[in-house]
Amino acid sequence: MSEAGLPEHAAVIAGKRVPTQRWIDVLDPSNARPFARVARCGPAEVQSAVDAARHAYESVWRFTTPVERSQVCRRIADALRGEREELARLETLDTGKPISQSLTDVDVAARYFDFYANAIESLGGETIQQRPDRLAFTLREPYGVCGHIIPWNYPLQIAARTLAPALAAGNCCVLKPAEDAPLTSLRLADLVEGAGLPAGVLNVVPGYGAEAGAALAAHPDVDRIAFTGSREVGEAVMAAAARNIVPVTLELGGKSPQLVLPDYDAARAVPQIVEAITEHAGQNCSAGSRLLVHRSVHDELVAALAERFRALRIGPGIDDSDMGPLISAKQRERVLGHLAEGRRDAEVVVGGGVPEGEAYAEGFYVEPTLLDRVTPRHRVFNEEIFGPVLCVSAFDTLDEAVALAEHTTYGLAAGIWTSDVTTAHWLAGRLRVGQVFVNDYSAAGGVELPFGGYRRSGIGVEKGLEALREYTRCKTVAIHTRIPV
Ligand code: TXE
Repeated sequence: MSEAGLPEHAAVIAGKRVPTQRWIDVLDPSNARPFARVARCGPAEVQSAVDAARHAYESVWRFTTPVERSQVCRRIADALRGEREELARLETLDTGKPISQSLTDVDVAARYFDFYANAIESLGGETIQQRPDRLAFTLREPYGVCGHIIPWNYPLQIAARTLAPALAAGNCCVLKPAEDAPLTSLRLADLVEGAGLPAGVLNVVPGYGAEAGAALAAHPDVDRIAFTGSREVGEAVMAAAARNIVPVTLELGGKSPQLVLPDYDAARAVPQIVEAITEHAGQNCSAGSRLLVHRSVHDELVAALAERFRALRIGPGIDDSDMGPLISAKQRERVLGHLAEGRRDAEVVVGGGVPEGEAYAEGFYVEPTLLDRVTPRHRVFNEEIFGPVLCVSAFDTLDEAVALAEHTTYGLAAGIWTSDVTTAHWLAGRLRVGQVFVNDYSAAGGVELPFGGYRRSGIGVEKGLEALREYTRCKTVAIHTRIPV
C-alpha cells in the first residue's frame, strides 16, 4: 500500500515481485481518480527481466516437451476462468470498459491458452525427399526470448493472444504492459505461477513506453518482438529490432470499412455495425469505423443507426453501461480534436462532443457519434480516430465502393454486407486487408482465425495456427544416409 492507501503492484521478474521506489498512478477512466500504483520500470529492470527469461530458457523451458507445455497452458486457462469475475472487475476499473465486455475478454484470454495448448501438440516440421541418400527434414524451434509490448485497450486479451502461442512454442517472455492499463498483466503473472509455469518463463515489467518499452525493443538479447499499438511507435520498434536483426510482429490499427450493398436487408446489419464502432468506445484496432453505404439504402440505414446510437447508455463500465469512457485524458483530447474537424467538415447526425451532465464531468467520456457525408478529403475519413465515431459515405457503384474502401493506408479488416455470394467473393479478393467478414463482423473475435494487417496496419499474423508458426523458426537438418561398403 502507498501512503495514500493505493495498492501497489511491483514488476514480476524471475518469479519475484521486485521492490521499487518509482511508481506510476493508475487511473479509473470513469472518474480520473487513481486507484492503484504500478512499478515504473526502466532499462535496469528490463535488463533483469531479459536475463531471467534467458536463464529460464536455457535451464528449463527449452528442455520441456510440447505435452508438458500444453498441460501448463491448459492450467493457465483454468486459472483465468477460476478468477473470471475478479479479473473482469480489474479490467473494467483499469480500462473503463463495460463489465460484460471484460468478462468476454477473460473468456477469450482463457481460450487462447486452450487453443495453443491443443495446437502445440500437433506442430511438426516436414520431411523433404531431396535425394535417396539424404534424409532431410525441418524442425520447428522456439526463438528463445521474446519481448511483448502491448496496449491498453484489450490488455488481458492481447497479453494472452501474444503470450499463449509464444509460451506454448517454447519461448520465454518479457511482457511490457501499457502504463494506462497494466493490472491484469501483473495478475496474470501470479496466475501462471500458480499454474506451474517455472519462474522466469514469463516476466512482467510495467512502465512508460519511452523507458521500459524502448529498452525492451532495443535489447540485444531479445530474439523476437511483438508490438501492438500506434503506427509511430511501431516504426520505432521495427527500427530497433532491425538493429539487432530480429523479427517483429506489428499490429498497428486500422480504418476498417464496412460496405453495405443494396441487395442486403440493411436493418439486419444495424446491431453489428453499431457494436463494431462502440465496443469499448471504439478503441479497437479492427473497429468498423467507416460505413460505405449504397445510396439507395443510405437514408433508411442512417436513420436506423441514429436511433440505436441515441439509445446507448453511457456510463461507468462497472455499472455495465453500453459504452464506457475512453482510456485517458490524452485519448479524449485526440478524439475531441477529430470531432471538432468532423463537425466542420461533415454532417453530425448524433453526438459530436462530450456528453452533458454531472455524471460525465470527471471521467474521460465522449458521445457515440454518427457523422454523415464524410468524404476522402476529410481527415476523419483517413485517420484512425480510436473513439466511438462512425463515418458514413454513400456510393453508387461497386468500383466506387472499392475506391472508397481503399482510400486509406491501413489494411486491417473489412466488413461486407451482401446476399450475393459472387459479389462477396469478388470484394473479398479485391480488398487489400488482412481479414474480410461477410455478413458477420463479430467474427473478428475468433481466436482460431488468423489476424494480421496488410499495408500500414502491420506485419505478421497473430491468432490461429499461423501465430504458432510465427513463434517458431525453421531449422533444416540433412543427414547423409549412404552406408560405406
Ligand atoms: O499508443 P502507443 P497510444 C493507436 C490508436 C491510438 C494511438 C495512440 O490510434 O489513438 O495509437 O495510442 C508502448 N518504445 N493504437 O499513445 O504509445 C506503450 O507504453 C516501445 C492502436 O497509447 O503506441 C504501450 O505499452 N514501446 C492500437 C504501447 O507501446 C513504446 C492500440 C502502445 O502505446 C514506446 C493502442 C517506445 N518508444 C493504440 N512508446 C491497436 N493496434 O490496437 C510507447 N510504447
